[in-house]
Amino acid sequence: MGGAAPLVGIIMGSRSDWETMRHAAEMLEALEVPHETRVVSAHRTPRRMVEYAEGAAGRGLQVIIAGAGGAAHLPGMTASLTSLPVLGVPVESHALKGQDSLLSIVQMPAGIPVGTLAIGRAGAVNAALLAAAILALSDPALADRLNAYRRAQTESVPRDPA
Ligand code: RP5
Repeated sequence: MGGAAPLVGIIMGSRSDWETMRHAAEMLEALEVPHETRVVSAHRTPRRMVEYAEGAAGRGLQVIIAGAGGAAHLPGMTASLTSLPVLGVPVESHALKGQDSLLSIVQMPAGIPVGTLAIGRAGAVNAALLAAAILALSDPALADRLNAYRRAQTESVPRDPA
């Protein structure tokens, strides 16, 4: 987003993940969090993944959101290469509806954490909100924007079901 150096890196294993991961980008955009988006595949572009993860902190990124589907090793491999917090978004796969992605991302052995969100759009939106909450710990203006978002969400919920 315009001008400011990105604080959040949104990476995904394939362009086909964009339909899911764009929701993370849109949420960060709405909260005015500078971010970047890249296709980085753990198995098709492994060297790109290593370069991205190893260079992320040095470029000023503070959180990485990694989305992948199927045998979704991108979030875990990325987390193994950087000490930045990595949030994993399981992309909904055709064959197993994203349960493969979810289990691949969430079942990290002890020692290398990946903060795993829900499958699909909800996970992408929440990954952005969680990234914003992490950054808001040291950014009071962002904390205000995040609180305003939550207030608006609360006020938008009708009491009547129909
Ligand atoms: C994973 O394989 C990607 O994250 C994507 O979710 C899945 C399918 O990729 P494509 O075959 O659509 O490129 O690496």
